[in-house]
Amino acid sequence: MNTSKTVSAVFSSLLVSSLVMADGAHIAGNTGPIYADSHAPIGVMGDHLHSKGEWMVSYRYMSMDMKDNLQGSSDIGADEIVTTITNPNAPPPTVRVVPLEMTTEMHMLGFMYAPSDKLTLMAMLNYVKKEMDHLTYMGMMGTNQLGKFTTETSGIGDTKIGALYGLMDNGTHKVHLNLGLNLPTGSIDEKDTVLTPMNTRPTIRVPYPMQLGSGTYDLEPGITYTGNQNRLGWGAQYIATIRLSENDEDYTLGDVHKLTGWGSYRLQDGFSVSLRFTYRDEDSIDGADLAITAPVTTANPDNFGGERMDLGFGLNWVAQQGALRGNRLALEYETTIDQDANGVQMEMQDMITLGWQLAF
Ligand SMILES: [Cu+2]
Repeated sequence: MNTSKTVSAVFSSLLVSSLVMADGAHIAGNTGPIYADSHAPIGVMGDHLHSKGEWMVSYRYMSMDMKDNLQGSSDIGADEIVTTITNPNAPPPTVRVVPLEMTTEMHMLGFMYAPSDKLTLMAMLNYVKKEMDHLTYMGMMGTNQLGKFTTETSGIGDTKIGALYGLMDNGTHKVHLNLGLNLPTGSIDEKDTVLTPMNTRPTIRVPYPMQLGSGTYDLEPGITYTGNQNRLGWGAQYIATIRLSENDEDYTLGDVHKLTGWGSYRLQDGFSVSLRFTYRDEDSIDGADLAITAPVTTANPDNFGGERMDLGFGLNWVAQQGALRGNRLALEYETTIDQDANGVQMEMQDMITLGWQLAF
């Protein structure tokens, strides 16, 4: 799978960077350590405040892989899906197209600025690329396969702005409020060419998971706690996504509640490792886009949301010396350990996040 290639490429580039920096350490002076674990694992957003007047720019690359299908928390095969799962847009009476694999890639450009020690403002711009492989079965029933096809969408995703407000900081324990707003800059009327059970290849609006944004203004309130003692770091964050309206295509993605907790261990000033657990609950889609009617599981608004638990392994690295001092690189690999899907959905496999951050 391409995720493992990505992982090895990322590890080798991290290794090369570390060697370059280790060499630089001999020639450059040191003006005090910058601790790697003063930032959460890179998959966590809005985990830290900045000091008054400080800026930060960041870039994250994220790749997510979904594969095979679940009905609730049990595996369900393609043949079983096309013979037993009802098509809400009948005829045909059952779905005839099955998603096999989906990859989502995101490029995220982030900015943070602190007008005061208690308040940090954030903005994040996203570019999204999605790809989904499908298997089409022939005609109105039975298990004769017609062929496979892939749909692709890409473009600007939703934009996020927000504020972090510090509630307490005693050196060891810190708590802040997160208040985010999702702006619907991502398209929700993307089209691509599909293979129908009647062996035609029309260009139609692709189902919900292939669209690039929510189409709605969403409130993203939350609270973050972080702590550290010697070489140990830890933290927890709760963030909700509350959809504020219905989008232009007459549906609303489900509200999301996400709780994550992590622990980290600092091996050197500039290098820490982390372990993270995430629980996520999402509602199904409310309403429906009347242009999304293909006989495929992803076109049914009931086949969205559910509960999921992910486990993440992370590395945080921050350059201590030379011209690169203060540059942070981080990597996090997350794998899904449990998923209970609403209806029939693709199974979440894993996610990798690679990030660079620089404060000044
Ligand atoms: Cu920051």
